[in-house]
Amino acid sequence: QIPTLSLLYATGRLRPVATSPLHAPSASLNSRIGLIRNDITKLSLQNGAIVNAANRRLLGGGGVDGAIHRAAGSDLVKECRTLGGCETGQAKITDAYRLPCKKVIHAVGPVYGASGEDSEALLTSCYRTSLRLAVEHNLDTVAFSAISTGIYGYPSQKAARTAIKTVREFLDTDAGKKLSLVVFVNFEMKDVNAYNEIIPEYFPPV
Ligand code: AR6
Repeated sequence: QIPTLSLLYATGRLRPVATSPLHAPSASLNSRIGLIRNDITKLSLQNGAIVNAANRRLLGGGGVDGAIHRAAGSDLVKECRTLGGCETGQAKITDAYRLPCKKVIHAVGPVYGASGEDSEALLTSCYRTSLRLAVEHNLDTVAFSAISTGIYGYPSQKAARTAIKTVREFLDTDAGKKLSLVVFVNFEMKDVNAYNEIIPEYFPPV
């Protein structure tokens, strides 16, 4: 388990990598993001959603999608069957059933480098759509899996930058002010390393 970002800042273990931050340091913003290494299905979020890295059919699969469907139970796929799939770059929301969170947001990330697609724009859209959905459903917490960085082959560094930048921009908007916490949930060390390196550029220590 990785300490929360604010703890890393407080202990001086996390330092900004950019000498001139892209964004002004903000204690209130930094307290609203976190980074943990955990199985996303274990996160207990009373009024929050976990974000699944799904595919366009929305009927389950491998990776984090498989883990979420197993932990939620078969009622989740029953609800998913009513949704009619989901376009790449978009997201849909369901109940969480046996999971210890309130909702599941199923985001469909791009297959990295798929011909004719702008992977970065589609990944940005996944994060933005998921954040909007959470606010529309009056949720206060969103926990993201590292969408597209597994089976879909998106390089960790590039995906982490897109995720962090999009979250920072959203937290700065009026809608974003309604979220009290956005957590990046990593499973593998390659993603943890990428997030630890890039987060201070967008959320510089105060
Ligand atoms: N908790 C948190 N993160 C996890 C977990 C977990 N239990 N399991 C894996 N990860 P992937 P994609 C991380 O492959 O690349 C599925 O078959 C993993 O380390 O799950 O978007 C879908 O149905 C990686 O960083 O999703 C689609 O067909 C991240 O989750 C396709 O895979 C995403 O890896 C989607 O591929």
